[in-house]
Amino acid sequence: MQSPVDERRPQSFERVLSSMCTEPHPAARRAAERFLATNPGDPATYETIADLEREAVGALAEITGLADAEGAVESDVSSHGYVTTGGTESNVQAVRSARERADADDPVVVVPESAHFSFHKAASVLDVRLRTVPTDDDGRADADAVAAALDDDAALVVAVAGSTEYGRVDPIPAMADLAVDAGVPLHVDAAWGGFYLPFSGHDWDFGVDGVSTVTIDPHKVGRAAVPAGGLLARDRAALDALAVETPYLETTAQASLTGTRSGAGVASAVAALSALWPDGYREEYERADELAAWFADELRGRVDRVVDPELPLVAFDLAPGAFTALRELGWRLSRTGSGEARVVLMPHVTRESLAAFLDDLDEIR
Ligand code: 0PR
Repeated sequence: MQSPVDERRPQSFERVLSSMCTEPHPAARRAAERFLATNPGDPATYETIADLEREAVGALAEITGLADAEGAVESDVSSHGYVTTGGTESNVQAVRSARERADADDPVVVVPESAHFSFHKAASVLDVRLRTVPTDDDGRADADAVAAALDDDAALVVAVAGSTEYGRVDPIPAMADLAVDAGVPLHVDAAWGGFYLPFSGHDWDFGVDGVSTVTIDPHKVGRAAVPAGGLLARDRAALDALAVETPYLETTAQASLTGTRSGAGVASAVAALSALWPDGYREEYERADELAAWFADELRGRVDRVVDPELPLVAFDLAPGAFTALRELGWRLSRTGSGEARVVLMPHVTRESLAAFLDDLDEIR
């Protein structure tokens, strides 16, 4: 009997404008299929995928500046992280590691209001308190507010490098200085921005003293298959703090939050990273950056307000009626918490698709 799934097709990416998922690189797709039935959670049984995971972490360490960062242990950076299921797991684990290593009885995590909702999940499952600090008028964490929020209970400061709603990058060097002075680790959430930032001129990575952990997701701009996230730690001890003993496995400890996990994500991350780092990602950044500037300009003649893009993400005012009409025409569009429409310039978003979107916008206005 033919399964009903055989008849079904996934959506096309042609009108998907607000998602952070994208078409995987062809090599990533092939690798995902080949390693579908492997489990990096059991490295002594699935040795090839375990080797590939070390390669993935080694490549992510290069992208995030860990490979040549001061203070990174000279030894093997490929053991300073692992391939998670995505930004949520990475952020939850960064909070968990900080909680395990903090002295505070009532640990507090200082997060800008622009932080992704995964930190609320982290707070809920880990029983830590979030202390939310405001952003400035342009959507970046306010360093003075961070300074004021740091007290003896602070266990972690979070900075966002490419915010979900506006693509903003927090003042990471200033936040790192504050964190170092307070003796608190700084976690940088570059889940989405991490594959653009090496080319954008921002200071965001382990090259900044005081950055302790970084989230960077191959399954977003990195063009790996879902699920492939990344968590990296400057100090191996931050990762060791996550490890539990594994009495039934041939290896002794496991740091990941999930047990069995997808070898498809890991293998596809290695395939995408080896195909695209650095030149392919640089070209993609330049293309998306230019496209964002062009799209923002085109919108300026059509809508009341466009938020100047920093990384390739454009938020703009759109009347609720227009928003609904565009959704009805098949555009997959979502809104910020304040109601602006947001277009994320992912690799599948082209000038042609945006021109068609603008035509539709003109029609319904
Ligand atoms: N950190 C940041 C800065 C993010 O933008 C996201 C996801 C995460 C962490 C969490 O990552 P995972 O979703 O991999 O756990 N931001 C998008 C969002 O929540 C994710 C997304 C992806 C949404 C695809 C829609 C979609 O179709 O808005």
